[in-house]
Amino acid sequence: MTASTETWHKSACILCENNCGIQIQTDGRRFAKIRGDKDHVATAGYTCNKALRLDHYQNGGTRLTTPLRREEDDSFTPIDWDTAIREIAARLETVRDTHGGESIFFYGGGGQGNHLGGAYSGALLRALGARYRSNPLAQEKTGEGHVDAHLTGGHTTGDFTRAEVSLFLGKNPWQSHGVPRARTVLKDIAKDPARTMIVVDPVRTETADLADIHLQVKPGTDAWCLAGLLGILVQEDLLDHAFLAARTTGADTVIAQLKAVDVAACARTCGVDEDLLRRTARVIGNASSVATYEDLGVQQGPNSTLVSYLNKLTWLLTGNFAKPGAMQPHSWIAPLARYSTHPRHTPVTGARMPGGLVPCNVIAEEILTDHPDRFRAMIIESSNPAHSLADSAAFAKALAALDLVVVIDIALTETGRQADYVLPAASQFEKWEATFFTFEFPHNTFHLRAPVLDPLPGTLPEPEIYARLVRELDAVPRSRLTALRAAARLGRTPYKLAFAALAVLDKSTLAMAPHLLYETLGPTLPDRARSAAVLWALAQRIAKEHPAAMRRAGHRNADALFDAMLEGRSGITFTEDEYADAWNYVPHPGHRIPLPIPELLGLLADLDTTPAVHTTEDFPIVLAAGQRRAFTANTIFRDNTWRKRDRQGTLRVSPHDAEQLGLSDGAPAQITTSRGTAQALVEIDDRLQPGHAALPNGFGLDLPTQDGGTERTGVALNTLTDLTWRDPIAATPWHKHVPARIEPLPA
Ligand SMILES: Nc1nc2c(c(=O)[nH]1)N[C@H]1C(S)=C(S)[C@@H](COP(=O)(O)OP(=O)(O)OC[C@H]3O[C@@H](n4cnc5c(=O)[nH]c(N)nc54)[C@H](O)[C@@H]3O)O[C@H]1N2
Ligand SMILES: Nc1nc2c(c(=O)[nH]1)N[C@H]1C(S)=C(S)[C@@H](COP(=O)(O)OP(=O)(O)OC[C@H]3O[C@@H](n4cnc5c(=O)[nH]c(N)nc54)[C@H](O)[C@@H]3O)O[C@H]1N2
Ligand code: SF4
Ligand SMILES: [Mo]
Repeated sequence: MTASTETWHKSACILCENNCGIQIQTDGRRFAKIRGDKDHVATAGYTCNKALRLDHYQNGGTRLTTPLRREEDDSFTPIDWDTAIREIAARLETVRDTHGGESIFFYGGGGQGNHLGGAYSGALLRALGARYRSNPLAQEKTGEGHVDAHLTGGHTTGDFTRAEVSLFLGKNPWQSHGVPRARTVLKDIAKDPARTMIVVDPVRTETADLADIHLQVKPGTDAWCLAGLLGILVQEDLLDHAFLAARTTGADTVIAQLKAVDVAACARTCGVDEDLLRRTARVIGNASSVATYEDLGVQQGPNSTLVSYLNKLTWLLTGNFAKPGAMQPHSWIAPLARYSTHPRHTPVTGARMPGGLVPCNVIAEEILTDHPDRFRAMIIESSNPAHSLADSAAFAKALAALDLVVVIDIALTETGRQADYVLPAASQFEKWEATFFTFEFPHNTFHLRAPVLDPLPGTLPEPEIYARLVRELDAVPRSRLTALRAAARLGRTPYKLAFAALAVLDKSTLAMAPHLLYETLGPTLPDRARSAAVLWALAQRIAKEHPAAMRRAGHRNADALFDAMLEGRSGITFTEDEYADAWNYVPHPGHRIPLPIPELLGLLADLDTTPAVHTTEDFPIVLAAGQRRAFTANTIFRDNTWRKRDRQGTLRVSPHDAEQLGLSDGAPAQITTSRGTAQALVEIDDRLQPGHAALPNGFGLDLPTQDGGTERTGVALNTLTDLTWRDPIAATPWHKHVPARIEPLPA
């Protein structure tokens, strides 16, 4: 064994939002061994099966090592970085000068493991006058964020380590995590007779196997299931009246409407036995603490924003906010999106933009039009929308209609292949990285990761790519940079004063702050941690907004916090709140939670006449297009061999449907939807109910073959999905509810 293989490098897994702390032993550029990091501040050594396969991310697949430019004949030419930056900046300027900066649209800015680069993208957009952006949140979480803005005023998470009752709604944490150390936490709940786990899922998932109560709803009927539960809570008076009186406003309006809910009818519509629904409501109403987690099963299905509202009413009407084991607000290193009760609208279709994000399902419509305000150029970073947005054919057409598409990725992806320029990024283990998935309360944690390897030759970290573009655009007067550099040499305090003075002098300072920090503070940071410069400003904000919580977490001031971030290889606690502090996060008058959201109460009132079934004679099956499984991880691995099982990505169908449709286990089947057809191998799975089928997410990538072509394994789900299947409020897609026809194919 060589010396290098004996060193364990601390880092984190980049495959889901939990970012478990890991340690990596390298052998040259390979990851020889990976294990959990016991010192990690949030995950304490825990990992799931997938982290151990991360060498397939770092070294598998198709890393890019040079910028590429598309030529007239659609081929790509490798070009050097200076040429790429010069040409891209010039073409962005042309788009701006011809159609206005607002026609330049940014998508992405980070995935499951990398948000540091995206933190610098704002300065580039500011330099261009761009105003519109989006990312995958706008195809899952924006409906929930919209509801949060009205109610608690911000994001909440459940305390599943302590909750007496844990409710998972369209969420399968055994496979998808989301709850830190999920499998340990789920097993602890299952073992403890004093605690109850409730799962609402049409599928008997691995999580449902551990649950005390499984409400096996018919797909897409959660709104009725929750309306029924709320109806029972109100009608059997299982509410926390003291909490409602002291902490909320408008409870009477909500209660009056829920009094009228026809519980028996709701139970029938969602296919859950009324007695079981009543027992469940009593368990929730009588518990000392309840925590809930809603995810894609409801957020990517019919009535999703309404369901988010009903979910939140369930724990609010029972007083489950701001106490141990319940729902909590939390601090942020940087908020993932800023929600307001009155979101902006998109320029062409006028769609609402919760969180300031263009809904993914309207992007193609914002481009494929002759409207003068249509988007003309797109910058895409750390995302593969040609594969992950609904209706890939429509998105491809939209990309082709743009004047300029720039993709920043580590690999040549389905999206990159349709770009005018592709810029190769250093991998997440080759640069300083972090995520802003900081969702915990009362101890909230953050992990800045140091590079494990040098960047692959030819690649650059995103902050450097954005800085080069801003420099080329000549967007910042040199005198500013000179002044700040001089201050940085004198120390952090003079630097802070200089920065503040500049901000008073020139309002654009704050908008360009990430770039200014990268250029002036960045070079002074130890271990070439230049990309961490933006964290200095974020630390200042924490110190201003959460001074007591920051000091309780052991940081004397903003600079001490910043130094702790730079030094804490296993992550740090950055705020330590007290339960009473939770109310300070509620931004409404008197820190009270206003319960009625008139628009959503309207949708609730309309449920009687809202269709609960979306299948037709032609498309009689509900296809869940995107099930998380043991060997799926979005499209982060571009190398099918990372999977130990399920390498084809089977189509799971119920025994009943298999029999009816003449499908046999392991045999091929054809799937047809309103948008396309695909083929997959059948897996008969008694976890599914009749009429429901599931395909895994993350398959169907076009991976290179030895002979220079490409090969696709498994179904590219979004060849099957339709842009019009979307929520009326947040326009989030119905990926989990795709009406489909399934037919056997000759083996
Ligand atoms: N292994 C693995 N883990 C991942 C990922 C991955 O690719 N692979 N991706 C990560 C990402 S980006 C995300 S957003 C999360 C998503 O995590 P989850 O939301 O947990 O993942 P899904 O499997 O898409 O959907 C959850 C459940 O919704 C159920 N469901 C389907 N239709 C309905 C319905 O009508 N009602 C209800 N109540 N439930 C329904 C499905 O049966 C499924 O069990 O996972 C993260 N973790
Ligand atoms: N039908 C259907 N569609 C879905 C879903 C579904 O369940 N069904 N799930 C949806 C959900 S919840 C999500 S979150 C999205 C996810 O879909 P995407 O936003 O497309 O995200 P990923 O598949 O994670 O792709 C991440 C990209 O980042 C690249 N990458 C990795 N590391 C780096 C890096 O350091 N720098 C740069 N620049 N690039 C890097 C990878 O090569 C990859 O191309 O898919 C959505 N689409
Ligand atoms: S739960 Fe698994 S996939 Fe998610 S970060 Fe941890 S090891 Fe990675
Ligand atoms: Mo996601």
